[in-house]
Amino acid sequence: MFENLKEKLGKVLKNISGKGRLTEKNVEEAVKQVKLSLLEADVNYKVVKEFISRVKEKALGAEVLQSFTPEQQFIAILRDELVRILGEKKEDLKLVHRPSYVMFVGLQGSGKTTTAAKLAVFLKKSGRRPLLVAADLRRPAAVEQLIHLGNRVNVPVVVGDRKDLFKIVAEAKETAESRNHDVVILDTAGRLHIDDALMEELAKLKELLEPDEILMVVDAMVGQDAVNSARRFDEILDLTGFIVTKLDGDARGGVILSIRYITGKPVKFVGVGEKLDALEPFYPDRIASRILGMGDVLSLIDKIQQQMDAEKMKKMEEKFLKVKFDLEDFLEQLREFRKLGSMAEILEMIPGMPKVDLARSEEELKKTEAIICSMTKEERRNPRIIDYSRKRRIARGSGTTIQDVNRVLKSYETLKVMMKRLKKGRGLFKKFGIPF
Ligand SMILES: Nc1nc2c(ncn2[C@@H]2O[C@H](COP(=O)(O)OP(=O)(O)OP(=O)(O)O)[C@@H](O)[C@H]2O)c(=O)[nH]1
Ligand SMILES: [Mg+2]
Repeated sequence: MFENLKEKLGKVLKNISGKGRLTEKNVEEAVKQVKLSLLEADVNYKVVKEFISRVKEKALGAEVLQSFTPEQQFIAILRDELVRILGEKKEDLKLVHRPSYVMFVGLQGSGKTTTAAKLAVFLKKSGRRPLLVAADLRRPAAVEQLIHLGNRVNVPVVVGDRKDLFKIVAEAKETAESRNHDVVILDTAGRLHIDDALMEELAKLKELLEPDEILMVVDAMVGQDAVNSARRFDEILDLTGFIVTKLDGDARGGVILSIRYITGKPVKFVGVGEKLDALEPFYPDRIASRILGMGDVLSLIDKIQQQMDAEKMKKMEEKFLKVKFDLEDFLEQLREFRKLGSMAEILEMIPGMPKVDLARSEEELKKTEAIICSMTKEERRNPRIIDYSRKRRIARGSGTTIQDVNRVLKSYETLKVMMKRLKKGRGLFKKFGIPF
């Protein structure tokens, strides 16, 4: 999914890395490349225009943060803007009534029937009792298709007399109520092009059912045209959202970047395969990171946010920002880190951070503690005075080796450097949502 776009953006980013900082010239060049990549991925030109102008403005206005490469800063900006366009957060189905009606609409072959069955599977997993309704009377085979899928996923299918929509709807309501189904999913007919007859039929169904959700199923492979038909469907039916299918193929994926911006309606699910469990809720932030290939940074944010409460963070921040950072502080930090879980791992995920060999296990921490405790107060305050003979004394006193003492001193130096970098990088951390 998005492989092309990802690859192209990767190249753009490579081009600005290695440059000292974001300047008007390299931003201009990078933005031009991003624009081309998006257009090639079939993103609607209006969306591209707005996206690009915001990225440019932000990139040029960005503070110079020496501890981060221009590439990292640019990624942060791209990500923010991608998320903004894709929708800030995941949008769930709003199934408020009981039974709740969900109507599937869309062009021919977009994946309505398959996705109706997929959604039934998804809802069953979350403890619902779905019912499928074959309201596609255009294609006789469509009814058979839904019956077949219903059998496979063990969800009953209402077919009525296969002729009269009113009768089918009446039977669906009756069945849902008598058999205690709480979600009723209607599969409707598709057309190659939008025509008045289809729209009238769908509008009538809407009136009869008062559905909680009217979901338009959009084929990601269709490209630009999908945006136009989405707009038409939305004008007439006031959609509640979209399901974009076939993202597993070599679709360029542009539709998913355009649709929300153009209609203002959210993408709620994506179809990622022919199998009936290949339906995923749509997470804008995850898609944005997938496109930019920066999963690590995101899981870092999640991890930090999960593990630290605000108060703890504030204390840490005060420590981090202290000008003086001696071995006593170091020991204290190590103890804190252990409490926080694998802080070293967390720090390693920060872009540009050097690898750190912090005390990873309890045993190592004990050793480190022993070493630091064998130092004199003066040595702890001013580690620079620790020469070879002092090291030998410390090793003997703590029952360790000179190598161990060296390792501790090296970790201390590394952490000290990191603290300085963190201090400088605070602005960007805020951008990433990391409360440093
Ligand atoms: N690879 C892939 N194929 C899909 C996906 N969703 C649907 N399909 C395939 O797309 C084809 C059309 O799907 P249908 O569910 O019949 O589409 P429809 O919108 O009901 O079509 P009509 O009823 O003719 O309007 C089928 O071969 C599906 O297996 C998906 O997410 N990924
Ligand atoms: Mg169908």
